[in-house]
Order: sequence, then C-alpha cells, then structure tokens
Amino acid sequence: MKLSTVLSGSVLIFAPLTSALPPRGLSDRGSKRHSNPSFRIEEPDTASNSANTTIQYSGNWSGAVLVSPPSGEIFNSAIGTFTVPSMPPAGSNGAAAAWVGIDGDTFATAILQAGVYFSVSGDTVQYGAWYEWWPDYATDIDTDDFPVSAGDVITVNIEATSNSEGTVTLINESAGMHFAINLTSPTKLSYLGGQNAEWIIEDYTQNGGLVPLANWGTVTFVNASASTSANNKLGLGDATIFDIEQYNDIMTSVTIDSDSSVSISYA
Ligand SMILES: *[C@@H]1O[C@H](CO)[C@@H](O)[C@H](O)[C@H]1NC(C)=O
Ligand SMILES: *[C@@H]1O[C@H](CO)[C@@H](O)[C@H](O)[C@H]1NC(C)=O
Ligand SMILES: *[C@@H]1O[C@H](CO)[C@@H](O)[C@H](O)[C@H]1NC(C)=O
Ligand SMILES: *[C@@H]1O[C@H](CO)[C@@H](O)[C@H](O)[C@H]1NC(C)=O
Ligand SMILES: CC(=O)N[C@H]1CO[C@H](CO)[C@@H](O)[C@@H]1O
Repeated sequence: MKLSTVLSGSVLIFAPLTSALPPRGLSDRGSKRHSNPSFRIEEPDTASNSANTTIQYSGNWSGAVLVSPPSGEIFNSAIGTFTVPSMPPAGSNGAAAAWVGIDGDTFATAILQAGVYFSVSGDTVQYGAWYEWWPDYATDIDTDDFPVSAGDVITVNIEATSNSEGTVTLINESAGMHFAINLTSPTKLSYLGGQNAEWIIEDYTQNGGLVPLANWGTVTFVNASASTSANNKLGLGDATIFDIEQYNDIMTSVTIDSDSSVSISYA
C-alpha cells in the first residue's frame, strides 16, 4: 500500500506536526521512516562549557555539525565510522538513527544522508541500514545486501557530485562488505547547498510522528571529516554540538573528543 494513502488521514489531523513530511508523490519505499532537518530550538549556548564549543539545542538532532564551509567553498563529502550500539533489553520501546550527511541544518532544502537505525519494540530489536535524500523518505537497504547487527563497525561516506547528484557508500569494516548507490535529488527544489556537514543521532519520524527516543548508550563517530570543493579536509574542531531537547528536557550529552571524533550519549 502506498504510504501517501495510509497517511492521508493523519496528515490532515496532525498537520501542524507533520510539516516536514515529504510532499505527496515522493517515494514511500522502505519502512516509512523519515529523517528531518535539524529543527533548532532556543539560542545556541557558548558560555556554559570550557571548550568554547557552541551548543545548539534541537528537537531531533544530537551530534556534531559543521555549520558552514570556508568562504567560497562548499562541502562535497562527509565521512565517519561508528560501532552499531547494543540496544536496551527487550521490553523497552524506542528508536534512533545514526547517520552522516550533508545539509539540513542552516541549509534545509535537502539532506543527503545514510546510516543505520536501531529500534526496540517489546521483544523485537531491529537494526537496518538506509539512505535518504530528504525530503524523500528513507530507503531501507536490503539486509541481504547489507546486514546490520550490534557491534558492527560501519563507515558511512556521503559524496555530492553536483547539487542534485550524489553517492552514498556504507562499508562494514568488520567484514569488508560494502554497499553503494548513486542518488539524484527527488524534486527540482531539493538541491544541496554544501553548507552543512554532520554526524548525527536522530530522533526520527515514522508514520508521521517522532519515535520515542531509545537509550543507545554512547555512539562515537571516529575518523570523521568533511571535504570541500577546494579539496580542504575539515575535522570537527569548529563543529557545533547539537543536543536533543524535548519538553524542556535535555536528552543527550555530546562531546567532541578530538578533531576526528564525537561521542553522543543518551543522557
Ligand atoms: C574561549 O574563548 C575566550 C575568548 O575568546 C578565550 O579567552 C579562551 O581562552 C577560550 N577558551 C578555550 C578553552 O579555548
Ligand atoms: C559486518 O560484519 C560482521 C562480521 O563479519 C557480520 O556479522 C555483520 O553481519 C556484517 N554487517 C554488515 C552490515 O555487513
Ligand atoms: C555511480 O555513477 C558513476 C558515474 O556514472 C559510476 O562510475 C559508478 O559506478 C556509479 N556507482 C554506483 C554504485 O552505481
Ligand atoms: C580510522 O582511520 C585509521 C587511519 O586510516 C585506521 O587505521 C583506523 O582503522 C580507522 N578506524 C576505524 C574504526 O575505522
Ligand atoms: C520534538 C521536535 O522538536 N520535533 C521536531 C522534529 O523535526 C520536525 C521537522 O523539522 C519538527 O516539525 C518537529 O517539531
């Protein structure tokens, strides 16, 4: 069944909450999971941490964001490696997704991104790899092509070859398996600006609503960097930290460990 059919009722009912859902007509592949732009809330906070890192609160994103490339350049790739976390014991209920991407924060007409989601519902724990060119839905990668389980070390490489074309590659460092696909922007308006590069754990949307956030413990992106049109390779030194804040509760704790590493903890 087409997602647009399934959702047509709830889109009307929840219209104020689902403004970030893709326009009808975009694909409904995958399991109807959907990532969103950063949804910044409140002013960034530069005062309360000794490292002078800017902390930005967001409804959905936690992690590190390079908010702008050097003057006259654009980001054309972002890469990072993380270990898929073990999920909490069955019986809890929640989910989150770890991904690397380009755009979607200050530049929000598109996000080119890929990663892994993890979810727990009753006795079922699920992991899966996906890619997405927002505002399209996430597309699941067939588990036969790229199985995912806790403890896998996965590298995600996002490359934009133009503002409307890109390649996402996921590599299983444990097994040397890899998956790559070329993508094009799903609509004429969803072009990339190359203005943001990010390493994120997200509270994503499924069937039009935010999933309850799972306790993923800590996920650390290592070997994280972004490259620009002038072949500059940038680390996380100047990244802005994003923490998820919902109902005045700060749900994450993020530290930039080094120029190539960010740790994101469920708090
Ligand atoms: C933070 O910024 C202030 C003002 O620019 C500077 O004096 C201080 O040394 C910086 N602290 C660190 C830890 O970088
Ligand atoms: C990665 O490799 C490990 C070890 O061989 C394997 O168990 C796992 O299923 C692989 N995952 C992916 C995503 O290929
Ligand atoms: C992506 O496109 C390039 C250029 O056409 C091609 O060389 C490459 O094999 C394609 N990659 C995939 C994964 O299809
Ligand atoms: C990070 O990069 C270094 C140097 O290329 C490599 O030796 C190391 O295995 C990488 N770490 C992971 C977790 O992939
Ligand atoms: C809780 C929360 O802030 N959720 C936001 C997630 O992102 C979408 C799209 O940016 C917002 O519409 C939600 O309000």
